[in-house]
Amino acid sequence: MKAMRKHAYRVLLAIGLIAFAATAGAVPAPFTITLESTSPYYEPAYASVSAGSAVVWVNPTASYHTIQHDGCEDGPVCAFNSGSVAPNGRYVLEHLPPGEYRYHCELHPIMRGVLIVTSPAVTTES
Ligand SMILES: [Cu+2]
Repeated sequence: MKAMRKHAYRVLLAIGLIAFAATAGAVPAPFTITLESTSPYYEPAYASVSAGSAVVWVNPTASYHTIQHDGCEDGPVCAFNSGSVAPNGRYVLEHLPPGEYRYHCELHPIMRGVLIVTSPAVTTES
């Protein structure tokens, strides 16, 4: 009975390691933010992704919307600007440098969101 439990533990450990290796090696799936006609408008309004992950905004609403970095209007850098995204349209963003990006909809200024891009995990080798 004791040996069986030990075996089960080893199997679980192996499955865990395989799952971890698969996650570490695979290209991350795009992070999806859904546009909505009501608050919070961008769901989730506050999103955090790691650098290298693609972000996709999908628009299931009946209206046109934009995803525009606040810097395009009042900052020195315009990191992204989707232009009009039609109903059932989408906007994909890749390769954003790490940082905090506040953005809004140019057509509906009440729509606001924050995208955080975090630095890749630091690996130390000795
Ligand atoms: Cu809008």
